[in-house]
Amino acid sequence: MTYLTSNQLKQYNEKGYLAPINVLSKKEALAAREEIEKIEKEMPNEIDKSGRYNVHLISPKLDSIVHNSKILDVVESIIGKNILVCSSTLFIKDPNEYGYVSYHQDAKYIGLEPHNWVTAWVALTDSYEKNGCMKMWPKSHLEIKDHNEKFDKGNLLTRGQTVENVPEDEIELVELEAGQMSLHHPRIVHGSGVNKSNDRRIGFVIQSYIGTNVKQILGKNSVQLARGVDRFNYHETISRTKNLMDKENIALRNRENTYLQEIFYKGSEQKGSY
Ligand SMILES: O=C(O)CCC(=O)C(=O)O
Repeated sequence: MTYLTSNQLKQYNEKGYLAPINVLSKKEALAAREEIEKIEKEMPNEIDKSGRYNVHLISPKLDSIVHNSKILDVVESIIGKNILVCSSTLFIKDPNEYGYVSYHQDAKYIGLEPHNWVTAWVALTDSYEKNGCMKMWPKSHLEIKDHNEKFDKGNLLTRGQTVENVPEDEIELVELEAGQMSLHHPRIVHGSGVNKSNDRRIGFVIQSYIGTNVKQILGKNSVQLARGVDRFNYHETISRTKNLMDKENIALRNRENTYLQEIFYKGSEQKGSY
């Protein structure tokens, strides 16, 4: 068991994020990337742009990351020992593709209440300034801020949700090597720039690990029990995948993705990539 130290926890609570944390070997990160690329090749329409949710439901390698005990130990330090997995998103930026993520707070539109949850961003490739790594506004997690919907083709967010006037001089880059992860608070303001490198930037984002006391107030989400017991039973439980691109799991994933789209687009006419 490798829980967070009190210093790491202090940093998470004060700044609203923590990084880097070593969780996978480079070989494991590469194997996950290769499995994603196999799925992309065999099911090209399923996991492009708008379809990059919940790939862990059809990929045993991503499933094993979601249920990785190193990640869960760290998550337990933040949200307690009863942990559910809500959903996941692959944030892939292809080289020289115009794709960025505007500054936003996840808690503003994800519908998970109370905020006893944390997002794990696992780097499956190196992630650094030139290829559009995550950028955090430390201490911005103390309050929910106003967002404008600035829909833009290059914005990877569904509705172009944007917090304006972010002080760039306070922004911290989250540079990670493949196999490392960052953790971020539901309310931290974060975003990322364009990939100007010659390789893909792949972040596998468990979005999110939630305490069993957390409800989905904008729609529904099914969950997997990752650790502990669920005495609240607020959500339908779904099983883990054993086989790559299993037919039943493809259908399950499609259903879950429909639920997510309903949550993300609630109250909006706009439809973006993610
Ligand atoms: O991967 C990115 O660049 C952005 C990811 C993000 O917004 C998130 O994980 O909440």
